This record gives sequence, C-alpha cells and structure tokens, in this order.
Amino acid sequence: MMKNLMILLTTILFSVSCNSQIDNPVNQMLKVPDSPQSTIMVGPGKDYLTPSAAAQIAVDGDLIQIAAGVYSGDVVVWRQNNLTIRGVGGRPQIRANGANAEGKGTWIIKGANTTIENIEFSGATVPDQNGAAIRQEGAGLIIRHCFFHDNENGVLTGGNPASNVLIEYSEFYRNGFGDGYTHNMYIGEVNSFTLRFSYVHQAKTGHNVKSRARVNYILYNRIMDEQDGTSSYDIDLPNGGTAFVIGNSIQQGTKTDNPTMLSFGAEGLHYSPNALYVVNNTFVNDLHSGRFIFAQPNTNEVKVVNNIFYGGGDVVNRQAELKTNLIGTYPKFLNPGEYDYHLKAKSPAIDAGSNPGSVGNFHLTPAAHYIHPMKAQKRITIRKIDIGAYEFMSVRNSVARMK
Ligand SMILES: [Ca+2]
Ligand SMILES: [Ca+2]
Repeated sequence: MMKNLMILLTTILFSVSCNSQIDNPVNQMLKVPDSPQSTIMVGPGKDYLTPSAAAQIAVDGDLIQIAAGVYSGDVVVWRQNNLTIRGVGGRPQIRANGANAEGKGTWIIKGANTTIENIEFSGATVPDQNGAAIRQEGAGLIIRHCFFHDNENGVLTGGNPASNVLIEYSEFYRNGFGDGYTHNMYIGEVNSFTLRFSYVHQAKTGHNVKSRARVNYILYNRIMDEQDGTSSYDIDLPNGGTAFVIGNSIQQGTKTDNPTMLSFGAEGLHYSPNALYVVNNTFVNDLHSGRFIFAQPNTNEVKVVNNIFYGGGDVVNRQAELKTNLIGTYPKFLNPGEYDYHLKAKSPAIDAGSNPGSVGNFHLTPAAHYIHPMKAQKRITIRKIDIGAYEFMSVRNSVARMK
C-alpha cells in the first residue's frame, strides 16, 4: 500500500509533458502544427453532423473538432494536408458498423502531415479482411490519445520513405482479423516510426506491433498478451533497419500464436545498416518456453543491455553484445498479477545495470517510465542505473529529489 502511494506520488510529481522532456531525434522531424486556417466543428447541433461532411469542405491546415458521441457507419477519405482532427468534450467513438471507404477501412488519409487526437475507432472490416481504422497513404502522421479496438487493423500505413509516424499515449486492443495478416498496428516502409507511452495488447493472432520502418523507436510502452491474448510477436520488425527498443514492459502469454517475443529481420534485412538496440526493458514470458529475441543472423549489431528476462526461454538466437541483464532470477516485481513490473525493495535488479552508451547522438539510457494507463514519468537514475523498465525509488529518495 505504502509503495503504491509512493509511486502515485512520484507519478504526480514527475509526470512530464513528454515533447519537452524526452530527447528523441524524431521530434525534430515531425511537423509542429501552425495555427489552423479555420476550425470546423462536427457533431450534433454543430455546423457539420459527421466527420465525412467536414471532409467535404475542409482545406489544408484546418482544425477539425469532433464532439464526443457515437458516429456509426460514417467513413471518410481525408485529402487535405496539415489537418488536425481532434475529439473534444470527451472522446468521440467512430464505429465503422459495416461501412468502409475505398474497400480499405474507416478513415483513409491521403493528405500529408495529419494529426489525430483523442478519438476511439472500432469495427473496421472490409471484404478482403484487411480493413484498417486508419489507413495512412500520405507522408507524416501523428496519433495521440486514441483508442483502437476490434478492427481488422488498428493503424495501417503504406510505404513512403518521406514519412515519419508517431503514435503516443494510445491504446490498441484486440485488433486483427485472426488470420495472422492483420495486426494491432502495421507500419509500412517509412523513414521512421516512434511508438511511446502506449498500451498495446491482445492482438488477435497478428502482431501487437509490426513495423517495416527504416528506424524504429519503441520507447516506454506496455506491450502484452496478458491472460488470453493470442498475438504472434509482441514486436515484429521484419525488415530490420535500426531499432531502439527501450524502457518497455513486454509480456508473452500462454495463448501466444508464436513463442518469440521480439523479432528483427525475420523476412530479410532491407536496410543498411541493420542494428538492434534492446535496453532497459522488462520481458516476462508466461509461456515459460520459446525465445525473448530473434535477430536475423546477418544483423550488423545486436546490443542487449540492462534488460530483465524472466519466465524462461532463450534470450537471443545469435551472437549479441549482452551486458548486465537479469536472466531467470526473480526480480521482485511490485504487482506481477496486474502486470506491473515496478521493482520492490531489495530487488536484485536495483543498481545492477550499466551505462548503455549512445548511438550517434541518441542516448540509450532510458529517459522515462511508462505509467499505466498511458502516462509518462521522467526516469532519473538513483545511484547506479537499475535493470529493467523501472528505476526503483524509495520514499526517502523521492523526498530528497523534491527538495
Ligand atoms: Ca509471441
Ligand atoms: Ca538505481
């Protein structure tokens, strides 16, 4: 109880607006929205009753505000650039309810630099069983504070080397047709993909996270099968590239479709170089067999530092730089029944890590904790860095840091 209070307290004290706090080179590449051309209001009693009506008259740079409520069977092709589409007054629910646009899904985004905030999407289905709640065709997409559930795909993006995709503070649950070809999220061959502060769980047979991006930043998320999830991989990066997997809690359940948790280059390496950096994650394998990490044998570099690997199974299939990981030993989790992998006092993970270094100007040391659900907290190293996704903070040192 005391520990829970302490964590709540520190969460409140150190919760951060992450755009300002988290050093991530992708931030430099993402568009910062200018002031909108105009604001279009959508909802009952507003100028436009549905998102599709707003899409008919919007121009580049508009802000579209959708009032909370249920929008059923309304599908949209967004053609404008630099749109911000935001749920207001609560989170509007976009339910496909059997409808689709262009045979592809619920919202088809053809414009560039689109931001979508605070919207719930469900029920995307199409005849070829590859329907997406959001199908991105332009370059540049930001999704934050959204919820995708019970779609064939949550988010599906096309390949575009000019595109950077950011998903943050969002939940993906039970997406997938169930045939293994559809996923909670499926990012195509874009320049970069960042997923952070998100809760991605229980994909139906497909992968929880799948990305073919050149550079992937998978940072501070909760990615899990939990009790009954049937996902294949927790994280699938089938084309290699450069991947930073840092600060995540990743769990494999007993009903997983595939006994591997993180897979890199399984369909062949498409980029140069190909490098995988797995730092300060907590991996829990409730299947008790299989493998935590697969990396294609020709990958240039595989660095695995400061991770907890608990539950049994092989750590990695090939030669890798393995340093200060906690393997097999019980880490003394705070509340593993609720998949909360914060550490308890006297955990063998405390102060047992090492400096993971940097790659170019990107620091591998974790800068944040994922706080459930879908919050971020700044991570500060106390004495030596701990192993796993969470730095242990006693009440005494949280008080010291307040002064
Ligand atoms: Ca798996
Ligand atoms: Ca420490």
